[in-house]
Amino acid sequence: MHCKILGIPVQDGAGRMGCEMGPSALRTAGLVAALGELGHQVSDLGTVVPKPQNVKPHGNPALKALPEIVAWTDAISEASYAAGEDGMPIFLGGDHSMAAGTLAGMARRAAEADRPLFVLWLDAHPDFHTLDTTASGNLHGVPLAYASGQAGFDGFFPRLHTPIDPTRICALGLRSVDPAEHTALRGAGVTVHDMRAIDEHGIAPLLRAFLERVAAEGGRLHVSLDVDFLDPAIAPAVGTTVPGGATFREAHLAMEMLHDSGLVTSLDLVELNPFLDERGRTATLLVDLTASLLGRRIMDRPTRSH
Ligand code: DIR
Ligand code: MN
Ligand code: MN
Ligand code: MN
Repeated sequence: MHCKILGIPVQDGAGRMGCEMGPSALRTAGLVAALGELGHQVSDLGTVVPKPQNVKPHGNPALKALPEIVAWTDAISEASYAAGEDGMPIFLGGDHSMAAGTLAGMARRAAEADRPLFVLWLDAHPDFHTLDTTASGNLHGVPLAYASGQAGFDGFFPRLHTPIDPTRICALGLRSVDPAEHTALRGAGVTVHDMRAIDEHGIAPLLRAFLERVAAEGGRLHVSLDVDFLDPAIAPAVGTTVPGGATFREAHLAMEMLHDSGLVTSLDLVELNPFLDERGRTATLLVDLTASLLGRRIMDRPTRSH
């Protein structure tokens, strides 16, 4: 595999500063070496720089940093589309607003290859607000709604080449969903497995069913991994911790299953705030999870059921 690392140090979409240090912390934690040890070729494509835009005022007074995030989204869309020409792009965030751009770029690539794009959204939150419904105004709460073509972004965010079909999105690990997001997720037909579903069924059958759908439809799969998908006890370096998240083994099992599926074509690592970390442990965990997704395993072959 040819892994292509792209730094996206956006932090204006989160409620607190620090995510701009995320790409540096992931590089410092040894991401490139970890992927190299697995036999992958690794290219570091450097860092995305936003291009300032003129953005008209929006009616929602809560919105924060709209012109900045629009500028980032445009630059990230172009850079991720370019990175997606071949190999496997790994996007190092940066707050989750960056997924507005990475999803847009990956969806455009998939459409050109005549393949459907599926999205696995690993997060405590669905990030399914529109510019009109967000109450916090933090734009890391909107990227999934934007990229799946929900109304209310026209005239503000860049026009999408190809909106993602919301029925091809699976959100796993949710445990903080605002009422407007709940209604919109149901209306759009997004598959949601909240933490209760993981508790009741286990993460493996839920993920396996989704992966079987992606394979059956010949899809590409983009994985967006928000640090707060993980339990705060193992991943403290995020501004929006929510108790009751995925455990160490649940997260690694998901990554191992994703690897064995052979379906993943791109990855976001988002919301790492190194200012809140404890001696780099969250950055190190993200590197280890990425290694599991790219083939690191406990024993020398996939676990068999018999
Ligand atoms: C909340 C929290 N739904 C909001 N969102 C996110 O501010 O809109 N936290 N994405 O990480
Ligand atoms: Mn453009
Ligand atoms: Mn998120
Ligand atoms: Mn989140």
